Amino acid sequence: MKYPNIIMAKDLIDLLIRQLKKEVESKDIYKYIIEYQKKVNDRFLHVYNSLPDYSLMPDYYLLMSKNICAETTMLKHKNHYLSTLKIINKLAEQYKGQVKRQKEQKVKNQLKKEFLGRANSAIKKLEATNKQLIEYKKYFERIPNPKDLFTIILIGVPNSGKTTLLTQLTSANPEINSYSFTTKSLNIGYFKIREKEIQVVDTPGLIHMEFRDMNLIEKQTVVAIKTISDVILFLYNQYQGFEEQEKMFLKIRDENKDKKMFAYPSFGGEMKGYPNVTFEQIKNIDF
Ligand SMILES: Nc1nc2c(ncn2[C@@H]2O[C@H](COP(=O)(O)OP(=O)(O)O)[C@@H](O)[C@H]2O)c(=O)[nH]1
Ligand SMILES: [Mg+2]
Repeated sequence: MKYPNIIMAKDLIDLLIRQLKKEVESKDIYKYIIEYQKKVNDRFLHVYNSLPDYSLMPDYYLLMSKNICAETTMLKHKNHYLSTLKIINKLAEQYKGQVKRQKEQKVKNQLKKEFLGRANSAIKKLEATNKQLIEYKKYFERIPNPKDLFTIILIGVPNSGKTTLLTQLTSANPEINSYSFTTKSLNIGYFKIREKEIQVVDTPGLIHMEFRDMNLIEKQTVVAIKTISDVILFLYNQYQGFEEQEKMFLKIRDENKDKKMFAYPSFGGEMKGYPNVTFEQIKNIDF
């Protein structure tokens, strides 16, 4: 997802001062304040407009975003930018007026100093907000971008063969290992059947039953199941506990009654009592 670069207050102030030094004649205090104001407006409005807008998102991105940062928290951060901008604009108007009425260069220089002191101190108050916003950035940027296609989602406990199946079905080339939790994010691959493109989403193993106990990636899995999947494939490993896998199967089926859900016994055998599918059926979308 798009997300702006957040610059820490001290770096932003340094940058502004360096640029203005180059661009504005040092005696022209009026112009200096105008340019300072302009740069801060450009910068802050860019940040404000590029931060996630929860009111405009499709469900998938909305739920993914909410897992990273509550909507009210994001609004609070965005409004902090706006209110700081208001303060700076008010100061700029005030000091521009004073500078205009002033003839003495010495007094003008003094006014510039005063303006910078007050405006920069307003910028510095954004520091806590900036820290938070920088922290979120990597998570927002890592939200996978699925296409709007018929989608099969692969779920199951760790080491049930999900990632292996993704590579058998599609040209995706993710890491596979026998240790649990090799898959750290959603992997997406594609294959074609009868001219139709099919999307396959491989997920990290689910371990927690309750949403509130889940880590971010498990939550992403639950969101992807709910919002983009058409078919849920539960990969069953007959060498792991049946009961634990059945419990997970039933929980996901209960939470997604509107979706088709099948077991795929990737290590052979069959998940007894539930509809099983074969590799050929999956490959042919024959559900
Ligand atoms: N015998 C056997 N091993 C498999 C099969 N599918 C995957 N594996 C192995 O099981 C381990 C975990 O597979 P992986 O696809 O990473 O499972 P995931 O954690 O569910 O994604 C790897 O060592 C795979 O080589 C299978 O159908 N049969
Ligand atoms: Mg995996």
